[in-house]
This record gives sequence, C-alpha cells and structure tokens, in this order.
Amino acid sequence: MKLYSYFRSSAAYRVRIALNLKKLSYETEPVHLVKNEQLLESYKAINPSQLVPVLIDDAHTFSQSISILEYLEEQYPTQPLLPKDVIERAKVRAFAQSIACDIHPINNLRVLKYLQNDLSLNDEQKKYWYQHWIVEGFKSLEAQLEHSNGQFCFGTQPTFADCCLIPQVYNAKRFKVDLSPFPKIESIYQHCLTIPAFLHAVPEQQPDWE
Ligand SMILES: N[C@@H](CCC(=O)N[C@@H](CS)C(=O)NCC(=O)O)C(=O)O
Repeated sequence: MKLYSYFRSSAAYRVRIALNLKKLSYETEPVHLVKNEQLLESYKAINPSQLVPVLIDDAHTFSQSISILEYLEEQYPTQPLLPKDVIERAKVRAFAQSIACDIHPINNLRVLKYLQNDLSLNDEQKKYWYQHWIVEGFKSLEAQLEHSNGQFCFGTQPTFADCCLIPQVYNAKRFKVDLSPFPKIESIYQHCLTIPAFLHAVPEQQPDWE
C-alpha cells in the first residue's frame, strides 16, 4: 500500500493510525502542502480534490480519510475499528464526522490561506478563528464522550473516533488551545499516545518530518 501523506496533515494522520492499528504496512509518498505540491497537475491526476490523504491499495486509488477508514475496515476486518453493536457504531461514526465534517474543513490550510490572502486577516485574527472553531467543536466532542472510560472514546478498544480525535487534539495543542475545559479529551489523548500504533503515526515520526 502507498499513502500520499504530509506529516502535519491531520486527515492523513487518521489513516496512519488506522493502518498501524490494523498492522498493515505501507510506504509514505510525501506531498508537501506548504510547498503546494498538492496543487501540481501530477497530483491532481491522483486526487482531483488536491488534498491528502490518498491511499493506493491493489492498484485502486482511494481518497477522503473517513471513506479510507471505512474501506480498510471492510477489506481488512482484523482488529476492528468499529464496535459490533449497531447503535455504538452509529455513535462512533457521528463522533468521527463531528471532527471530519464540522471542525476540520473550516480550519484547513486552504481556508487559512484564503483568510490571510483574500480577506487580509493577520496572524492573530487567523489564530482567533482557528481556536474559536476548535473550542466550539470540542464542546460537542466532550459531551459525546460522557460515557468514555478516559482511555478510548467509546468502549475499551480504539475506534474511528480515536483515529480522528488524536490528530485533532495534536492540532489544537499546536495552536495553543486551552484544553482544560475538556478533561475527557485530554485524558484519551494522553492514553492513546502510550500505544505504539498511535505513537508511530505522530507527525514527528514521519519520514517527511522537518
Ligand atoms: N475531507 C478530506 C480532507 C482532506 C484535507 O483537507 N487534507 C488537508 C490536510 S489535513 C489538505 O490536503 N490540505 C491542502 C490544502 O488545504 O491545500 C479528508 O478527510 O480526507
């Protein structure tokens, strides 16, 4: 398998965690987002959305991190990342989508660039925007974690929810968001980072880290 990735991309980070949890080996194909490699015609031919990640498996090309998680779950069911119970599965998916659909898209690189270049926001205003949407999103996430044991989001095993939460927390910390109002989120983050599959997926461990 080949993963088009950027060390700091939280969407790629989700997939890296899932691949590691499922013990699937892959090679990283770096796409340097700050150098705009995602905008090259050669990459557009691979992903018309010009975003990472893209996973190549068995000559098939897959985009959209959540869709990739679903593909991996169906194709490689060992070490399941969704609960057996249909109700729990729906809750895990809702949590993952709260991150992937509600929080992440409005804080994406191209949005931040637009705020800066087209709407003339300065660094402080951009940071304010970023932190605001994280805090709003995290209020919902913390509430959804009401029954979490503080180790994983749902149940006693990692799921899609943890694959999505850990990268989002990494970003929140990078942008200096105060996480003290979100003790469950912080506790799950600390716990997951003791697990090798999560540790090997962190940006600092990637071959393109700089
Ligand atoms: N919904 C997509 C989002 C992918 C995405 O936004 N990736 C970001 C990195 S986390 C990206 O490639 N950004 C490039 C850009 O904004 O130009 C997914 O989940 O895969």
